[in-house]
Amino acid sequence: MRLISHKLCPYVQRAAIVMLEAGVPFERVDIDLGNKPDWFLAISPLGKTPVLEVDGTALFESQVIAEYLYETAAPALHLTDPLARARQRSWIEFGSTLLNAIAGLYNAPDAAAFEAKRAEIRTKFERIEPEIAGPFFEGEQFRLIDGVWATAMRYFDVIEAKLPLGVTDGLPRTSAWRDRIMQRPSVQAAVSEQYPELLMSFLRARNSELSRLLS
Ligand SMILES: N[C@@H](CCC(=O)N[C@@H](CS)C(=O)NCC(=O)O)C(=O)O
Repeated sequence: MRLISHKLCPYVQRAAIVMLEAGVPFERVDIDLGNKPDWFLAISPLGKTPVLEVDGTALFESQVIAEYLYETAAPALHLTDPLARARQRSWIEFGSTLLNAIAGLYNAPDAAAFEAKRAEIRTKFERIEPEIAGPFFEGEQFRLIDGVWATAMRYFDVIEAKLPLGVTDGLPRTSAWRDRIMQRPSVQAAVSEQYPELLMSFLRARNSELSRLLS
């Protein structure tokens, strides 16, 4: 299998985490989303990463890819109870809105817009706090929901090393969950060792309030 990727893309990381958890071998091909190759546009109707190629068939949308992998390779990550499974998907969607808010944070043009996004992100962590069973979201077992939120936490691990934002401060369940999921080997292996530097360069080049705060 070939995972068409971008070095910083959190949605790619979802697919990578599921494959790493399942021990499925795959080749990762990183592309430049600012200059999409023609071969990529030919297999990706939305022009977005990730795309997973399986025996010549291109799958797109990270949730679809995850579901295919659940069914074929990673049954341990898959919840069998339909209600529990739907609840996990609901909180994965909420995680996607967190990723959108993070993009809003790093693109915020001025201090007021930046603070509004920081507060919105903080509210999302406050909202999920009582839902976390611990040590993982659903309890003892690592699931995709944990991987999804780890891809969002990863931004704050890099940013907060330079600029404390307090997004999870004083939230004991979220803080413990954050520490736990960031230590997961699949989460760590879903990005390259250069990720922190690459992310920092990306953030500094946005010409945004965060770019100025990190420079
Ligand atoms: N809903 C999609 C989102 C994927 C996505 O937004 N990918 C971004 C990179 S992280 C992308 O390819 N952006 C390029 C573009 O929109 O032109 C999924 O879950 O796979």
